[in-house]
Amino acid sequence: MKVVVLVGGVGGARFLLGVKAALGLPAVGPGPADAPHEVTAVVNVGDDIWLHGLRICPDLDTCMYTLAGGIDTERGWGRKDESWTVGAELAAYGADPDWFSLGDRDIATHLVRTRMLRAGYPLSQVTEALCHRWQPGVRLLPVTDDRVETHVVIDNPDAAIDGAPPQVAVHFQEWWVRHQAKPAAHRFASVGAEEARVLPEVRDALETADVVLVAPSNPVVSIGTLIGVPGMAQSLVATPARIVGLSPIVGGAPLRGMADACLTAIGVGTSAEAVGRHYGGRAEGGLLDGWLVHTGDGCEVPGAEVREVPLLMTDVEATAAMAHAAFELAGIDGV
Ligand code: FO1
Repeated sequence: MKVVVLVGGVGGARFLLGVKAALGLPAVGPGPADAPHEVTAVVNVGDDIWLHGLRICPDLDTCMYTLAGGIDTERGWGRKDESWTVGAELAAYGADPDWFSLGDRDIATHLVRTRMLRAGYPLSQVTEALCHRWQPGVRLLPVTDDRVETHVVIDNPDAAIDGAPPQVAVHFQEWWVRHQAKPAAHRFASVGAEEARVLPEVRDALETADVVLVAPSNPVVSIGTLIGVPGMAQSLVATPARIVGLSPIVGGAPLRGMADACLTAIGVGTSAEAVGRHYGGRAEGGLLDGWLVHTGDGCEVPGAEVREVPLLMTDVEATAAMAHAAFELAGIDGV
């Protein structure tokens, strides 16, 4: 069976562990060469950023490290057993930005990536090369090889300074990490999206998929950005596979992170129903054939079948049960 999963960072990576386990594959590390199932993750690149001359791809790295057992499981991002010497040296130089922490081990990944990008390799090939070391057991595809970055329009934190504009656009990471998503977001912009094209391998994977899952990732800055890449929405409309999404909102609150701040910015409520309706039922011209919500969050999404199951990713078994339920809702039995 060919499974395609649309993912962002931490939540998406953890969900992929469950998808692998539900398919009888080892959650961490590679599966056997003759495995009957193939998982392709289509990963958001909107959070990617240039810092200190290095290209950082948080969602790709979070998936790669998590699936290979190299992640710091407490933080959810970056390497386990990390040290911070380079960051401390950068801070001693007063090198900006001082609000984004890069660990020593993690920096090696960014150095290799940046060198390959500068040599002319596209991000998808760079990712494949990095995965050669890590063996995540899932094909990780950036949704595009082009540069697409999420920027956020916020009230200017320096508005008091004479002549300062009342609003500014900052990179998503500056809003998310530096400002902890506190200044209200007025809108999001996918910088570069107009000239970007969906990766041909993503298009092909969707053409031949047996099932497409939308991970319980941030519906705005992860899944929304990914679907906004030109060619992606058309590929999703055209896929012969059923598309099942899992709600990242449980009992009216995000499973993780600050998704509510993003939903509020685009005028969508923080509820499983509101997010389901925002994606829309496929029979009504939207994305979803099926929408899995947490037990007790039952709702109606016109054009999609809604089912209630426990949706807390407390461990790999619980997450695998979620993936099983998604396969069932997609009409795939016996996995
Ligand atoms: N998140 C933080 O809250 N603070 C950090 O300093 C930070 C550094 C960082 C470095 C590499 C990386 O891959 C991820 C990192 N993250 C950090 C996580 C990241 O900012 C976000 O959680 C995601 O982009 C949202 O999915």
